[in-house]
Amino acid sequence: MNYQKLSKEISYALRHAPHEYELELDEYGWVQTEQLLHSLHEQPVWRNVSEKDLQVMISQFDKKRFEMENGKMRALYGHSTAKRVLKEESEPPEFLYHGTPKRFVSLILEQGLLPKGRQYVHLSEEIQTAKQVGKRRDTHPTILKIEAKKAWANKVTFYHGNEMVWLADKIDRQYISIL
Ligand code: HQG
Repeated sequence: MNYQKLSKEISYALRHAPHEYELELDEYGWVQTEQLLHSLHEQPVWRNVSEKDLQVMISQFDKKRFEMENGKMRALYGHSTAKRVLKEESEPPEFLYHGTPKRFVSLILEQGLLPKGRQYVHLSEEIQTAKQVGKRRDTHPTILKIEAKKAWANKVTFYHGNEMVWLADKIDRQYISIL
């Protein structure tokens, strides 16, 4: 089983295109695991995927992208569906980080961090993670440091993604500096 390929397919289904898979996310992004499996089984490549495979896939990667609970499964972050997936509000640590290609930096320092194609801005708890995020689009990304606690004290809402990923609606430029 190619778990990386499976993870990409399920990321696409649960973050971006549930309707293509005849799935409907509930307000917190959950779908019935059975329904997800049923939909995957329609594709020859995933004909034999089992619930156990989904569990193995989730635990295989350092990044916790999904969770499974009570017969349901959801993506923890990354959504771009029209209907906003609700996330749990949470008090952030003092600082969070965001890795971005150099070419976006001047605009970000002007406009702040915006969700762009996703429902939330994605922030990293560790510099190393932010670097990895930025490296998807630039071999030498810029790491931005966010004064998260200060923003939170000023009523900016933060949400918990997973142990490493935080979400926010928008981060104004006053809280952003280049690391
Ligand atoms: C940029 C992956 C111009 C922002 C990753 C980013 C992450 C602006 C891009 C997760 C801007 C959006 C999310 C502004 C933000 N002007 N550019 N005002 N504000 N941007 O992919 O954070 O591996 O939607 O800097 O690792 O890169 O798939 O967000 O470069 O955890 O699990 O707009 O997705 O996770 O890009 O990545 P994205 P992201 P997975």
